[in-house]
Amino acid sequence: MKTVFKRTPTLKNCPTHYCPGCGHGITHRLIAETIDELDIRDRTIGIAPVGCAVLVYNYIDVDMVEVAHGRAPAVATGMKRTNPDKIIFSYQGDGDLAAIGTGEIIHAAHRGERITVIFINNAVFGMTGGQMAPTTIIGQVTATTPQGRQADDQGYPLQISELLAVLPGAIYVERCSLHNPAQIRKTKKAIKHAFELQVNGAKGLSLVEVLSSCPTYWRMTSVKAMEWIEKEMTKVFPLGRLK
Ligand SMILES: Cc1ncc(C[n+]2csc(CCOP(=O)(O)OP(=O)(O)O)c2C)c(N)n1
Ligand code: SF4
Ligand SMILES: [Mg+2]
Repeated sequence: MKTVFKRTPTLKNCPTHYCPGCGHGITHRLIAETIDELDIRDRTIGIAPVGCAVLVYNYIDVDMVEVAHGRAPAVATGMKRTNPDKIIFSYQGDGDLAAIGTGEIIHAAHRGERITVIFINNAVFGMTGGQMAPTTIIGQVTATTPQGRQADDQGYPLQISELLAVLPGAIYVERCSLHNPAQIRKTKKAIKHAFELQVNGAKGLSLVEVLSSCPTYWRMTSVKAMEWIEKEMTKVFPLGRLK
């Protein structure tokens, strides 16, 4: 029998703690594959978020540090500046990066820090129970917007990638999605490109936003969650390379 697919070595062989249909696990695999394909496992250091992916270091077999909610770009800055030969990436949710950590990501990008950021946008605060995030779309029901988000009361969804793309220090910004196999392949390509830029010494920050399902707090089946990303989320967060 011919093996056509196997676990990439940097992805640890362990049971998942994620809910069925969650996008975090897929993204972990894409990052692990990238690290193996670029042969950078021994010099990559990751930064884990506070959020459902707080345990990302249980899955990706490289050195990782855990930092306070939202502070990853600031910590990554210090790590990269003191260890320029290392490949530094942060892994951050939308609560982490687009709420409490908005200042950190904007200034890290503005300073042109030579780091790679993987930004998981699932339109909610997953870990804490599905509250509204800055990325929650208009009309979306969450634990804190039981009538659906209303612009009059809760403001508009924050398109953080568009904000970052105008900064000269952000050299690569792309928004991808995990809602079908073709999109997952595009996400892999984008993640690999973002890491490659850093490996090649490119002068600036690279960020890949990933539209990712949270069936648990969207209160949908996994299949419906994929459809919801495609039909609703991509209207607010259009896919493609912003820079
Ligand atoms: C300084 C601080 N403020 C608030 C919290 C509570 N908290 C933990 S996870 C989280 C939000 C997680 O949402 P997100 O970053 O979108 O990750 P997800 O779970 O959706 O992947 C919050 C507010 C915290 N741990 N630390
Ligand atoms: S709550 Fe949402 S983001 Fe968290 S593990 Fe479950 S599906 Fe994933
Ligand atoms: Mg989230």
